[in-house]
Amino acid sequence: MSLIESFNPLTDPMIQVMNESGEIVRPDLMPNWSTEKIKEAYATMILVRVADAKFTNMQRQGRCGTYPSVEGHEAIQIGSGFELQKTDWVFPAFRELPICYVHGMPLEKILLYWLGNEWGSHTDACVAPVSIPVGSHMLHAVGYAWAMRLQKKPVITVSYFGDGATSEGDFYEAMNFAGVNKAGSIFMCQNNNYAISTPRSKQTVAKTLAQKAISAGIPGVVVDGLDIFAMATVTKLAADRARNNNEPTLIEAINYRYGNHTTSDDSGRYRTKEEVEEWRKKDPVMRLKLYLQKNNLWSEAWEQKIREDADVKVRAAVEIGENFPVQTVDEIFDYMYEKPTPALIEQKEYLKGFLGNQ
Ligand SMILES: Cc1ncc(C[n+]2csc(CCOP(=O)(O)OP(=O)(O)O)c2C)c(N)n1
Repeated sequence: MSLIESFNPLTDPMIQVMNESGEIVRPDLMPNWSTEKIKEAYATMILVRVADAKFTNMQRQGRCGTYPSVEGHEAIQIGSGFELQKTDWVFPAFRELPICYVHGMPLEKILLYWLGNEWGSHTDACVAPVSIPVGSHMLHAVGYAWAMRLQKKPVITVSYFGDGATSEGDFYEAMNFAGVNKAGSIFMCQNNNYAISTPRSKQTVAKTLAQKAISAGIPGVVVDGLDIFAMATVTKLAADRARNNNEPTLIEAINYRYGNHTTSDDSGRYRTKEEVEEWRKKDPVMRLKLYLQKNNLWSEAWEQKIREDADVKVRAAVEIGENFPVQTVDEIFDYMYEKPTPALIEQKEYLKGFLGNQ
C-alpha cells in the first residue's frame, strides 16, 4: 500500500516534506528532482509572482478585465505540474495561471483570456478552457480520463478547484463516477480557506475535505499545499495510481490565498491582517528560497537574474497579448457546441446587429 492508500483522512496529520523554515522533515518523501529542477521550480515560482502582480496592476489601469490572484497557489500547481506528462490533460478552474503555464500554455494566451479574448482558450497544450462555473469541470476531467481508459491510452487527467467547489453536487458525482468506472483522474482541491468571503468553517463541518473521498470509496489525502516537495511527491504517487491502474485520488492541499479573490474583491472586509500575516510565515516561495539558501544553491546574483528574466518574459507576453487581433463575433459563439443552440444563434445575430454587422 502506498502512502496514498494507507492515509486516513480523518485522523492522519497533513503530509509535509519541507517545513516553514525550509528544512526537510521527511527525506524519504523528497521528489526525485535534480538540483537544476529544484532551481527551475523556484524560477517558475518567481515568474508566476511577477506575472500575477503585472496582470493585477493591468486591471487597476483599465488594461485587463477581472483577474483572480494566484499568490499562495504556486507550490500546489508548480509542484504537481512538474510531475505530470505533457500528454496528460489539465482541467483548470479560474485561479490556475501556474499550472496552465507549467503545462505548456504560453503566458500571453493565459493573459488573453483575462483580456476578454476567446483566443486565450485556444492552445496546443493539453489544457481545457477556464471553467468559471464552480465545480463543473471535475466531471469533464473524469469523462476525459474514462474515455482515455476505453481507448487504452496512458493519459490521466487532473482537475484543479477550490474548497468551495467541494460543496457542489458535481464534485461528488465526479468522484463517484471515477471510482465506479475506474477513471484515472486526480482531484486537486486547493483548500485556500475561503470561497470568496465564505470561510471554510461556514462551508462544511467535515473535519477534512479529503474525507469526502470516503463517500465515493476512493482515497483522500491531506497535504501541505505550501510545500512544493510534498505536492510533487503526492501528485507523483496519485499519477502512478491513475496511469497504471485507473485509480482516482482526491488531494486536499492546504494553502492560503494571500491576495483578493479577484480584482473585484476586498478581502480586508472579511479577514484580518493578523491572519494573513500568520499565513505569510508559511509562504511557499519564501520556503523554497530558504531551502535553496540552506543548501548553498542560491545567490543574490542568481535571484536578480531570474527576476530580470521573469520581467522580460512577462513584458513580452503583455506586448503580444495587448496587440493580439480582436476576436470576431463568430469566434465568440462558434466553439461552445458542435452545433450552436437556437438561443446562441439568436444572441449571435443580435450582437452582430448591435455592433453593426462585424
Ligand atoms: C456554480 C457557481 N456558483 C457561484 C459562482 C460565483 N463564484 C465564483 S468563485 C466562487 C468561490 C469559489 O471558491 P473556491 O471553490 O473555494 O475557489 P477559490 O475562488 O477559493 O479559488 C463563487 C461562489 C460561480 N462562479 N459558479
